[in-house]
Amino acid sequence: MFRFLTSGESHGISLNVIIDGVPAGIEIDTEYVNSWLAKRQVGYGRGGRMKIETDKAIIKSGVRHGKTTGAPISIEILNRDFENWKIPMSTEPVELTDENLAKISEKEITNVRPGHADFAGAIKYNQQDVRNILERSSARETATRVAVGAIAKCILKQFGIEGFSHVLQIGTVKTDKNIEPDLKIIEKNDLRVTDMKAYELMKAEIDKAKAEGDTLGGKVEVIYSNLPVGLGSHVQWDRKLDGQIAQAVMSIQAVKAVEIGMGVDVAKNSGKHTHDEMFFENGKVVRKTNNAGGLEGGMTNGENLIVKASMKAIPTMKTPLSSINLKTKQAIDAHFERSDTCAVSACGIVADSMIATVLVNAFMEKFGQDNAEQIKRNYETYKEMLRERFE
Ligand code: EPS
Repeated sequence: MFRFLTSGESHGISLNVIIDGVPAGIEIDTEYVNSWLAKRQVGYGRGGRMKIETDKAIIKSGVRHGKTTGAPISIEILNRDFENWKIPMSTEPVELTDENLAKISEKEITNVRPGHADFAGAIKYNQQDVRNILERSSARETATRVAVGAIAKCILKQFGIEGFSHVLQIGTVKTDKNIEPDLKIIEKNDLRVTDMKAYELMKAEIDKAKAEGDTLGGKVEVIYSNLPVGLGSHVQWDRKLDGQIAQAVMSIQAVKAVEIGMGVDVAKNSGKHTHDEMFFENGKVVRKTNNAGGLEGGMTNGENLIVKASMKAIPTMKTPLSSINLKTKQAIDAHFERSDTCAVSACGIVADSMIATVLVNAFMEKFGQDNAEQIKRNYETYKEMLRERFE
């Protein structure tokens, strides 16, 4: 099973992730991993932290001379900002000099931000200093998920499966849905859109939110192509690929809705405007629509996988909301720390990464996971069976 565990705090010494279940014989290019970490850092409206960090993957195991061995891959991403947090975020007890005490109390937080993990986390883990919660709940953690996603993409690429994300909406500005996503344009701008008229309006809305000390969310879309029919299964709730994808994407910081294909519009459309009719053409099953978003019955159906995610506006706001101080039990203005005005394009990169990990796991569940050569043979045999069945 392809799985991972992350660790690390936003201002601790580093972020870490261990990835287990990686097949042997996969080429891993560290610069490719770093290129995805860099994509996560891009975004008009990102905060000051992005000027401090240049996230780089340090691959510490499971890879030898650029190829996986089948052993767990561990990756570390250093937090350059830790230089400024050595006392407040020290893992070892620190000498309680006046200077150190001042540094620690300066970073202590007892106000909670509506919309973040602060309140529930401080109660659940019985923490007086809310920093002990927000350091882990921070979206900084998503850097490790993108590193995992890049490793997953290295595996999927071997089988011709690739995906990308783009932004559909920021605040009230939506891209024109009649404009097909064009990766060459998406990769060239810092909001990951194809519709450059919407791009300008989105930037203006981000500038306005920033000026008002507010923040913005939005909606992203992830598209994966060249997937075989039959990943996932209809036989158990937890083997349905739509459920697995929904959980993976919903688990991303600030995501509040996930849609597959037509998504929420299925509620209003009747059957004949929803289901994708099927035809035989040259020995292949073809469809003229893809409202199912590539999944039927919890399994891939051979069409592009289409996943959309809606991200809430970031809870750390310069114009704070009313909230409470857990220590004084007084009404206060919510805590503010340096943050982003808008991180929607980054959310797309993270969603893409999480979907890649789910797809790798489903692909290996069907075709094996020990080594690339064996998986390739199993996949070719499957494709031969499909040809025999339909040609
Ligand atoms: C982020 C790192 C964080 C935040 C932001 C995203 O760094 P810092 O707290 O030092 O500024 O900027 O986190 C959030 C928006 C959040 O709500 O947690 C990152 O690396 O993506």
